[in-house]
Amino acid sequence: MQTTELSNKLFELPELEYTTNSLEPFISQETMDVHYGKHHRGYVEKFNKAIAGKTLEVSPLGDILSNVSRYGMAVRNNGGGHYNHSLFWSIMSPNGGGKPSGNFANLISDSFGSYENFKKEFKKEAMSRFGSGWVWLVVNDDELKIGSTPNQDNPVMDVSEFRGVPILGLDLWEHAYYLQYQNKRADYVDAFWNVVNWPEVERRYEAAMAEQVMI
Ligand code: MN3
Repeated sequence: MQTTELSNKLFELPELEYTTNSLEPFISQETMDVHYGKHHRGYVEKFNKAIAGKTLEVSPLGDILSNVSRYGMAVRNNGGGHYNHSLFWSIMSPNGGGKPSGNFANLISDSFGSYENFKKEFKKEAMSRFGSGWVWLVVNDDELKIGSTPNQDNPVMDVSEFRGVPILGLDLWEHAYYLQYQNKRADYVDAFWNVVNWPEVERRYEAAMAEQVMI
């Protein structure tokens, strides 16, 4: 395979569907500018560097991550960083908040007792993740599950103890909240619910079920 064929297949920083100030007051513009513009951009650049000239460049990101044990830590950390942040931006919206709707709302209640209890369990998982990582809502075997992963790992990765198709994720790295919330991770988790883009979470749930993705 020639490098010229691969050169335009590099991964790119996705465009945000909203401006960096539009999640305020829940997530500050300063946080978004640094997080999206510096951190995520950095993951994309380092990921592209890690896969440059390899056939990995033409593989879908999900395929790379579901076989990530075959590759080095640069692919795991930066490919994971790219996947996780791309998902994160998409499941937030300036018009977010509220509650899940329709069948999905019923599913949340059936799975966790109630929407309030779902939020409680998600927060508990977020608070018990020591250091940097992510907390997730995933589809696994047709069921909704809450869990977390360290660093930039995610439930798609074959190296992860917690597996599934992520439909909602929250970044627990201090870079995601420290500028605004300092050490108060709990306040950041509480604020997050005001910007969750439930229609997108529900779309991801439907897609995961339709594809019958086997993990
Ligand atoms: Mn981050």
